[in-house]
Amino acid sequence: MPSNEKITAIRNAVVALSVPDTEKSTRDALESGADPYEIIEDGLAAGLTEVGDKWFRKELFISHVLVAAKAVSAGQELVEKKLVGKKHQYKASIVLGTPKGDLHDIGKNLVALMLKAGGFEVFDLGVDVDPQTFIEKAKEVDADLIGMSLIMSVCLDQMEAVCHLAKENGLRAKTIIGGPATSDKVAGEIGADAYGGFDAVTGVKTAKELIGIS
Ligand code: B12
Repeated sequence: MPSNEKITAIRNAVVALSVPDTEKSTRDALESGADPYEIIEDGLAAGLTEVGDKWFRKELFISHVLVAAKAVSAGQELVEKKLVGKKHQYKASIVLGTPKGDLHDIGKNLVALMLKAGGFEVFDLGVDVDPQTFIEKAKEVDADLIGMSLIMSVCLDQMEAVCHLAKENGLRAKTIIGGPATSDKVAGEIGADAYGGFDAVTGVKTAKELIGIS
């Protein structure tokens, strides 16, 4: 099967809400040498977006979206084993999480994976993270960056609180934001140091540029 068909098979497995088929097709694609980035963006994430659109059109229930999310996580774990299997000499560190109120973690997990593959030590605080927790962790590990992933636009104030607290506390960590509720404009409005762009790969590139590493 050509590489693009293998990626399509991953996407179809997520849309079919099959965890085993998602794992199998992801494994197949990895073994055939497909680009991990394409597996993530054009396979797993694209499948989930399609499921989300069906949910939005009321063709599926929320329980279906949860199964699709589980399938994506299973595929992501396989990619992670392949990409981050080797020991890393870390180039920089980042404290990552979703701000308080936002429970969506798939985008964050994908960014975490690509950051690890790019040489970052990632301190993943998970979802629904209180602003003060971001700050305490960044202080504790003397992080280079604080990264936040946001889908729920109603939680933008929580993201803004982190950006302000980071400055108030004189942290050396710079703030980088990403996820569908964010943009360059939002970054300017809430005082974040950078917007990471539409996808995880651009996010890693921006993160490196922000702290001057390659
Ligand atoms: C999966 C999903 C769920 C799952 C989440 C499972 C999980 N473990 O995450 C479940 C079913 C639990 C869920 C619940 C809810 N959801 Co929901 N969900 C989605 C769905 C279908 C996909 C989101 C997703 O994971 N996308 C895929 C990821 C990979 O994309 P991404 O987040 O954009 O991430 C990429 C980039 O943005 C970037 N990136 C992301 N973060 C960062 C961070 C940094 C630093 C950088 C550099 C880059 C970066 O890299 C990533 C990889 O490329 C969307 C609909 C859709 N079609 O998008 C709705 C959607 C996000 N959900 C929505 C809503 C309303 C809800 C609920 C309120 C529903 C309800 N009535 O209960 C709850 C909210 C719970 C909460 N408080 O958070 C709305 C949000 C509206 C809004 N903008 O505020 C959406 C848009 C659906 C809709 N059309 O209305 N949801």
